[in-house]
Amino acid sequence: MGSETGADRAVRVERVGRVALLEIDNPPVNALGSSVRAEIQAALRALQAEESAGVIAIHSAGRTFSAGADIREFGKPPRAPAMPDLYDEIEASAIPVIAVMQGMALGGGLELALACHARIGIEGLKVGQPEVLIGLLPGAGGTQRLPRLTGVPAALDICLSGRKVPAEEALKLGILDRLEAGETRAVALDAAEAVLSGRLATRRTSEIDLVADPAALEAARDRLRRTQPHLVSPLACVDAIEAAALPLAEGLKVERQRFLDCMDTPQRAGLIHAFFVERAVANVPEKSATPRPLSALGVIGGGTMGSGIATAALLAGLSVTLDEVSDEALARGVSTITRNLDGAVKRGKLAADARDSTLARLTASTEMADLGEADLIIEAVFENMEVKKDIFTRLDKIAKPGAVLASNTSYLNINEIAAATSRPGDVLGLHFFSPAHVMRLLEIVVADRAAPEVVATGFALARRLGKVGVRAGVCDGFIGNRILSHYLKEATYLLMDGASPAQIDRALEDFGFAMGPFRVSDLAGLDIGWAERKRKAPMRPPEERYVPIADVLCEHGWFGRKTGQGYYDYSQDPAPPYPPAMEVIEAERAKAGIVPRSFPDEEIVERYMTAMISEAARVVEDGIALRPADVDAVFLFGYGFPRFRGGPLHYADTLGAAEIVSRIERYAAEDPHYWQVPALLRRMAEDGGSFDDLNRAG
Ligand code: T1G
Repeated sequence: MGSETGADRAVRVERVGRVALLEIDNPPVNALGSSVRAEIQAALRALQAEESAGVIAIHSAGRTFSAGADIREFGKPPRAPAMPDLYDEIEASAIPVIAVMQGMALGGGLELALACHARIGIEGLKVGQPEVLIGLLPGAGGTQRLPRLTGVPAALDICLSGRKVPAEEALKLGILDRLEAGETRAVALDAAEAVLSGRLATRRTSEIDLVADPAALEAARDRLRRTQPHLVSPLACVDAIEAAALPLAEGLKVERQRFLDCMDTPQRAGLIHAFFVERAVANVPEKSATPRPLSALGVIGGGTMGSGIATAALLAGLSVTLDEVSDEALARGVSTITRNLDGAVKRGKLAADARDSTLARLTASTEMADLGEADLIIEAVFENMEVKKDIFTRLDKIAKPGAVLASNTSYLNINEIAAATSRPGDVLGLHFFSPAHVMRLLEIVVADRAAPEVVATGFALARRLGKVGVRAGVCDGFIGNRILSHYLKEATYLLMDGASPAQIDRALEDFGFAMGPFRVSDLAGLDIGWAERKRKAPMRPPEERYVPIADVLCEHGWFGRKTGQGYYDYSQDPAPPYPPAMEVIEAERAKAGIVPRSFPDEEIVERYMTAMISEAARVVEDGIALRPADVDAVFLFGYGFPRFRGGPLHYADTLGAAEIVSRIERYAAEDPHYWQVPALLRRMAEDGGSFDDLNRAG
C-alpha cells in the first residue's frame, strides 16, 4: 500500500507504485468550493514537483463524484484558485491525469473531468452541465472542451437542457473513454495501470479540433428565443459554445466573460434561491419524528384528484386501493388512472414494460372496509364538509390503528375534520395540485392536534412521490389558495376599471408566468371560482369591492375551456378573446358607472404582484407558512410562478419592503379595505429587513 497524506483533509493522495490516487472527500456531494480547489491544486503541484508519479487518477468518496462548484459561494468574492485556472493547470499537466467518476458528475465536476486526459465512468454514472438551470452556463471550460469531444449539437443539447446524461450515452458521445463496473478506488487503480501500460490512451481535450456547426448554433438561438424568451444564460451559453471554434485560450476568455455576466443577473439569484428553497422547506419542527410505514395507500374518490393521487402513488411504487361508491364511478376512476399511466409512458416517465405491473398494484373496490390495511388513506371527494366528516367518522372505525387519515381538501378546516374521529392525532391535510401525478407541490396541512410522526409521514410521502412538501397551518385556502384568492380580486378590479382579460394575461405572461390569471381560470373552470365566491358570500365584509363579471359569465354557462367559451373562445386555436364576454365586462362597467381607463402593462404587473406579496406577507405573519421560502416554494411548484424570479417573496426582496409599502399606501387611496399594509411589511420597511433575513432566521 502506498503512503497516504492529509487523511483529515478534503483531498487525499495515495501512492501505489507509480500511480498517484487523488481522492476528493467533501460530503455530501463533493462540491468544489475554494478550499477543496486549493487542496487539489496543492496536491497536483506536489506530484508534478516529485516527478515520480507516472499517472494521476482523480476519484472521489461518497455516492457523487462531484456536484460541481459550491453554489453557496456565489455572490461572495471569488477565491483562488479559480476553477478555470485550476482546470487549465490539470490539462497542462506533464503527468497524465485521468478522472474516475461514480454517481453524478455535474457542472464544475464534469468540467474537472473534461480537463483530464481520459475519463472513466462507473456503471450508473450520470453526467451533466446543469448550470443554465441556475441562471449560469458552464464557467470552467465546459463550453470549450465538451463540444471538442461530442461535437457542437450534442454539447448544445447537454448545456442548454441541463439534463443528466446516462453513462452509456456519455460513452457513445465521447465524453467517457471507458465504462467500468466496480468500486471507485479499484477502478481508478486499474485505469491508472492501463495508462502506464499503454492500454488506455490519454490526450488533452484542447488538442482535439472542433468541428464548427454554425447552423446548429443558429437553430439553438431561434429555439431559445421562442421557448425561453426571458432567460439570459442559455443564449450566453450558445455564444460561449460558438467561441469553441477559436483557440482554447481565446474561447475560454469568451466563456469567462459570459459566465461573469450571468453571475450578476437577478435571474441567477432567483434560480439559485429556487434551488435551495426546494430543500429548505423540509426543515420543519417535526422533521426528527419517525414517519409511520408507507407502502399501502388508500384513496377515497376516483375523480380527477383521487385518480391523479392514485397515479402518483402507483408511479412511486406504492400499492393503492381505490375506493368509490359505485361500480360505474370506480370504472371511471380506473380508466382515468390507466390513461394517466399511458400518458406517463408517452412522456418517458414510466417504462412501457413496467406499465402493466404498475397498474397491477391498483386494487379497485366499492367497499370502504377494504381500506382496513392501508398505512395512509387519502380522502379526495368533493368539497363538502358534511360529506367529509361522514367519511372520516366511518374511516375511524375501518382504518387500522396507526393509519394516517388525510384529506385532500383545498380549503376546508382540517381541525373540524379531525374532530369527527376518535383519533385526531392521526389526521392530516394533504393538498395535492391538479394534475396530482404531475404537479410537484404538496401542501401538508397540520391540524392543531396532529401527532409529529403523522406530519413526518406526510413529508415522507412527499419525498416518496417526488413532490415538494410544504408545511401549512389551518386557514381558508392554507398558503397558496389563500394568497391566490386575494390577488385574483385585484385582477378583477383591473378588469372592471378598464384592462381586458387578454391584456392582463399578456402582461403577466411577459413577466414570466406560464399563463395569465384569466387563461388559468378558463382552464380550471370558471364554475370553481363561482362556487368559492358563493361559499364565501356570507363572510364577505360589506366594505369589500365585489366584481360580478365572472358570475355573469357563469350564469350564461360560459365556464371556460370545459364548455368551449369563457374569457376566451376555445372553438378556435389559439383561443381568441370571446366577444360576448367582453360585452359582459363592458355592461358591468357601465352598470357600476365606471369610465374605463387604460392601464400600462407595468402597472398591471405592479398591482398584481403587490397584491400577491401583501397577502403572502400576512400568511407568513400569521404563521400559516413557516418562512417566506415556504411561500416561494408553493408558488414555484404549484402556481407556475416564473422560476427565474425565485418566488413572490424573493421577488419582493428585489423591490424592497419600502417600495411595496409605498405602493400599497398609494393604492389605498382608491380602496382602503383591499389595500392594507401588513404589519410585517411595515416593520421591514422601517428597519430595512428582508424576507431573506427571515429565511435565515427561520
Ligand atoms: N453546491 C453546494 N451545495 C450543494 C450542491 C452544490 N453544487 N449540490 C447539492 N448541494 C447540497 C444541497 O443543497 C443539499 O444540502 C445537499 O447538498 C444534498 O443535495 C463553474 C459554476 C447533486 C443531483 O447545479 O443537482 O459548477 O439541504 O438534497 O437529491 O461551471 O444536489 O442537505 O443542506 O440535492 O442526492 C452546478 C446541484 C453548480 C448541481 C444530488 N451543479 N445539485 O441530489 O441531494 S454550478 C449543480 C444537484 C457550477 C461551474 C459552475 C443535486 C445532486 P442540504 P440534494 P440529491
